[in-house]
Amino acid sequence: DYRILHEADLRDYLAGLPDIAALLGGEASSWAITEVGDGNLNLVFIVKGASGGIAVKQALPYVRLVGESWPLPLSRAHYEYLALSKQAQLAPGLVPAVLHHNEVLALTVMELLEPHIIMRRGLVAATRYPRFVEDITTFMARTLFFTSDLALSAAEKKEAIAAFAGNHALCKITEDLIFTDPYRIAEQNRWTAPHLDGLAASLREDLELHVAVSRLKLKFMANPEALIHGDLHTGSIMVTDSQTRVIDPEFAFYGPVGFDVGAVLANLLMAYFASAGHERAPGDRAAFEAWVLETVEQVWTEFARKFLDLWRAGGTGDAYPVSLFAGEQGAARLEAERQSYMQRLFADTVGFAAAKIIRRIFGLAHNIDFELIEDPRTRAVSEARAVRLARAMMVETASFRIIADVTNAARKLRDW
Ligand code: SR1
Ligand code: MG
Repeated sequence: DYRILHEADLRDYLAGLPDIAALLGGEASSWAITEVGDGNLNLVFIVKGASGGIAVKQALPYVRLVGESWPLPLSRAHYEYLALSKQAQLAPGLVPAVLHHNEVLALTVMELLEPHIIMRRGLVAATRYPRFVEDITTFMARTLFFTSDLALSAAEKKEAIAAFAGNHALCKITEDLIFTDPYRIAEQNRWTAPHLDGLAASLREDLELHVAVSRLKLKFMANPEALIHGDLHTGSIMVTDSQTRVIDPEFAFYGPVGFDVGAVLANLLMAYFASAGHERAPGDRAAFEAWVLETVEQVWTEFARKFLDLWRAGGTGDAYPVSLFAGEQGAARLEAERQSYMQRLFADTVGFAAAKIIRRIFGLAHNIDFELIEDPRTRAVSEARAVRLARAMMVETASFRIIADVTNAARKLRDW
């Protein structure tokens, strides 16, 4: 039966798993077990033994951030396990290895990522990650392309959609917290400084913004393009100088590709605007901020390049039958169509990125990029710059034709 595992139960449970016990080594009584979860939903334990360590994640039957008043299905742990397994197959080495999964306990044992840290923490400390672009774009291009209609047969795709369709409670969190609540009075909304009261009120009255965010919401709800991670912010990415691992795909379902790409760009852009509010040596600040914007550009260009290359090399899905594009003319027309697909995907990405920014400033769940800025006024200024960019990205999406349009607009707002 499901029960919330506390340290003693977890020790007994792990001791009963021969492979895990052997990996940890020594007597079970000597294992060091620490609960380290700082996310919004789950328990996370680090367990260390004489010869190795593991991470154990257990879903709680409610939202940890809010408490038992907000129940949440345990099945999310199983969807996370399914997503991790698929991602491991499509993007080997870029997700943590799963060592054990118990669907009833909603528990997954994974390899311990050490010395990796949560990327968001690194960004707050102005750390630059040279591997990031290469790894995150490989992860996104491969997981998104190979689960799309560009790569799968119609039957495979429909089976795959059905396998994740039950994860709708997690989708509902996104539908409410990202696409609805920040734009209306909602009990759970919060912002961290009274300086933002006026801006919060203006979002609630901004009908053009309401139309734009509702279009994005519909796109999120009604476009099962590919198996998306569903919560691909920098708190779901663990890094070292030389490695990147994407964690926590419990929000995974078949949704729009641009939602994942937009999440990565949004979180980089927030790191950029937050930078002005953190203590940094002036040279470090400039170098970090330049790196962040360069990374925003490279994430899009490298993702688009890899996605297109996969399509050119292996577009064997049912969506664009090869037989309809025979000969030189057919190939040229298909290539033009690929370019227009990417242009549409870019517009989706820009819009979703904007929604992801606004939710972190006016919705329930915030991020430490901004929250660790101590002075409320400084924090509000950084957040207001980010919101100003986000509003333009959401309402005037068509004016952002290439990724440099986004970074140039961010640069202009840096000292606004
Ligand atoms: C109630 S859950 C709030 C947020 O935490 C997760 O990380 C997702 O981003 C979700 O929207
Ligand atoms: Mg998470």
